[in-house]
Amino acid sequence: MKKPCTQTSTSGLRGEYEGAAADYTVGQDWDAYTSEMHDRWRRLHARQVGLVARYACASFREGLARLDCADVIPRFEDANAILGPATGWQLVAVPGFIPDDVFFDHLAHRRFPVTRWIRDEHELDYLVEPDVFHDFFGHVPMLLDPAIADFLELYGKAGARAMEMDALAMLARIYWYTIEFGLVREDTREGDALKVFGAGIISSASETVYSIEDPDVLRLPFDPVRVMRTGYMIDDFQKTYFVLESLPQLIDDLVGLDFGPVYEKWRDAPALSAGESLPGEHPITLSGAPA
Ligand code: HBI
Ligand code: FE
Repeated sequence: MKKPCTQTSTSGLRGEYEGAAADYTVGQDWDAYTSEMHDRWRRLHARQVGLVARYACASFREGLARLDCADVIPRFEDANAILGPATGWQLVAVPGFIPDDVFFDHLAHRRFPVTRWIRDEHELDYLVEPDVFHDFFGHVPMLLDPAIADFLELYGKAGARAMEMDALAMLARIYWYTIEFGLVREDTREGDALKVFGAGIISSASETVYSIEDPDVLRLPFDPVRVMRTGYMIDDFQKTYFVLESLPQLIDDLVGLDFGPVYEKWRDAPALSAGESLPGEHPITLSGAPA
């Protein structure tokens, strides 16, 4: 999965934007999905669900089970009936990638934009923009986790200031290295293990295995300022992943952080390159024990 980090126009983007509301929402138009599309969803789901059992964190596994979406492309309204009472989130259908300010505003109001179209048959392994499989399968299970639910609202609320301060790239790295490509430490029967919670990883079969198993990848303890300074890969597997001690660490580390001075200090410095480690850093060497 790759995507541009600061989108300002929808021209050239995949998806049907005609008829979208001012906030870029559309109807899901569930009846327009063909049986081929539902079958494609079913195969994508079946392939990932085996990997989820072994590699995904407990919140993801439990969230996915509650959504019960193995057979057909899920109806967003059915998911909303589960999400609302659980964490107050609601899904809104969008045509695809939407402008940053609109995206932030939805998150700030606990609305998660989900792309309505599904990838083509020749894109089962790889696609450039988020589709309904990435957005729903990857992100929605985590919206049932209270820490992630609160964190995403906080992130949405931080957007306006980051844009005003010309520091969107720094804030976007937080999203990228957590919500999209985050790892988390988890207690298992076999002891401490590394697990996946990021949607960009868990919606990709090969990156799921790579992020946990590859011996040459850099896995660093999550530190918000370090993350905001670190560039990322948009068209290849990540070279660095950041590891949370637990999902609530996201809130604990970010709720009291004043982003303004951090932006001012680092905004004009060149980003650390993906895969670069700094003197004195201690990479995490935990393995991904079987669930
Ligand atoms: N739009 N549909 C969609 N999905 C995203 O993940 C998304 C977006 N617009 C902007 C955006 N992400 C990011 O660039 C912001 O988090 C900065
Ligand atoms: Fe995503």
